Amino acid sequence: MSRGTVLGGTGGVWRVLLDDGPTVDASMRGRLKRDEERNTTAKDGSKPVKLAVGDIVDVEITPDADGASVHAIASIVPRRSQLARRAPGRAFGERVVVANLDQVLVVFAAANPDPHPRMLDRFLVIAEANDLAARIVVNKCDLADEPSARARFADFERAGYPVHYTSVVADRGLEALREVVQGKVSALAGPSGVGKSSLMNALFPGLTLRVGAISESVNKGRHTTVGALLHPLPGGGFVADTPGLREVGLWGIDVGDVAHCFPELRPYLGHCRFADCTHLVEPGCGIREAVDAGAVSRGRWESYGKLREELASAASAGW
Ligand SMILES: Nc1nc2c(ncn2[C@@H]2O[C@H](COP(=O)(O)OP(=O)(O)OP(=O)(O)O)[C@@H](O)[C@H]2O)c(=O)[nH]1
Ligand SMILES: [Mg+2]
Ligand SMILES: [Zn+2]
Repeated sequence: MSRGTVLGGTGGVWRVLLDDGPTVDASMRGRLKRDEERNTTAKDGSKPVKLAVGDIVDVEITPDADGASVHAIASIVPRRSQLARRAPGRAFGERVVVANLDQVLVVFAAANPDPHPRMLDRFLVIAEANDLAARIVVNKCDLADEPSARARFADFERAGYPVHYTSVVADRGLEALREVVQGKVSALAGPSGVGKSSLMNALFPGLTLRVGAISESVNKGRHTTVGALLHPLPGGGFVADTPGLREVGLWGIDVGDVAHCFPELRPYLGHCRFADCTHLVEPGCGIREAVDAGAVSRGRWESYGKLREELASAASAGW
């Protein structure tokens, strides 16, 4: 039995990097597969776990009739974290994008494409809703002057997020970013064309992620789902560079939890006049007072309102 990390694949065959050796193709052992397909809670209360990229698994190695090695995934080690898209109303409607993540790196460009702070808010809310640490990377700093780039991301620094200013072209901020990802499991999120793949290639010359093209999807043809791919980093750690993360929807977050996904709002929660305050229009609202006093960014509060409305209308539409 060997322990390993699932790098890619969905459904049938999975790529597993074994701790003590090579990357192998492995399928799920029969019983585990039946558990996965079981759509109910077991007698012992356990839920079926669907294997995901980033899962740590025990792999059984047996020879086949011709003496070649056959690899079967025998068990999944309990996860310490996960990035999931959750479907409300269905107990098992959750789909795990990456398991055992340490952090999400949300990458935007200082210019080309121009950054949209309100889109950045969405990525951060997704990370917060999954209880994952988030960092912001502002790449292509060679294309913008520094004071204006810093001004655009000041609200996020004030909210407590670490912000890295980088340029692949001008070799800026790369060493500090390498230290942040080395030895950890990180997911890259952010719009297309901001330089996510370029950054990883620059940090780790051994990596050869495709740049400037639409990122590869794991499942061409038979499956339509686009899965994540985990890249092992030279010197330890993994990075998931996936087009799928862009589309991780906000659905499934409870409307009442949205404010908690904005770290700078948390100190003001619980002090409003009404216990069920939406923090949008009510009198005696601690959050609105903080916004009016300039203690909390108005743009971030407006984002909170939009995301809250979006989730509320999704919930009332029944999905
Ligand atoms: N000027 C400048 N261009 C950069 C920088 N980093 C990347 N680029 C360019 O930006 C383009 C997009 O880079 P990618 O690394 O493919 O972007 P991505 O975020 O991985 O895009 P997707 O895979 O589509 O999500 C390429 O033409 C890169 O050469 C940078 O720091 N400065
Ligand atoms: Mg890419
Ligand atoms: Zn309020």
